Amino acid sequence: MNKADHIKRLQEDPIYAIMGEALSLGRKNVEVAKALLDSGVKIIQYREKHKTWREKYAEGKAIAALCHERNATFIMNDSVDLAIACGVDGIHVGQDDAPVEIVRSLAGPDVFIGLSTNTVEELKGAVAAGADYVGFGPMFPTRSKADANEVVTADSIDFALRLPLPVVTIGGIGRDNIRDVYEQGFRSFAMISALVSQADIAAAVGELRRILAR
Ligand code: 3NM
Repeated sequence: MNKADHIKRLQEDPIYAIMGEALSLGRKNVEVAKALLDSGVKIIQYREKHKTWREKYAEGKAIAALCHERNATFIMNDSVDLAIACGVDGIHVGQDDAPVEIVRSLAGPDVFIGLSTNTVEELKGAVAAGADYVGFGPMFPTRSKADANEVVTADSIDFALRLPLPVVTIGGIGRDNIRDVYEQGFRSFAMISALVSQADIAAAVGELRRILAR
């Protein structure tokens, strides 16, 4: 798949899984990645804040290979060097990470880039910087991110719904509220705890897909 196909997938497949071992009920990241792929998840982001570069490289490389065997999209959070070394399809950066233009110059034209946003200003900045998609949130309070922003405002939601880029909502989304975010008009949902913190990942994915298809 090329970059355009991956970006198209972000608009067509609502489930974007983010991995984090601390939230994975004692399971290793590689095991969780397999469970996600076995459950039909096609978009996986690797996000680890507290492992060494070498640990992240070993896991990232293994998960990239698994994703590519299954024709899934693999995204690395934050670290451009790790992302390039692991052979990712996409890189996701935050407002305090390397700017999109720099990530692009380092990673080359074939890797898509996502930027985390919370406010109207950040949404405008993402378009101006040439991001390929935005992460937008938190939609709800979340315990999965230590330094999470305030939940998004009604103004930023209105602006996000009119953005000329794919918008991946994030933050506190799960079976009890994913339908509400869908009804607001969003079509893509990034989740950590609603996926990797579930004992039965396949059941969780199935239920989320059913709720969205209602
Ligand atoms: N980024 P959960 S919220 C990684 O608002 C992350 O940018 C956020 O985890 C943002 O699905 C978040 O368990 C945590 O709430 C998402």
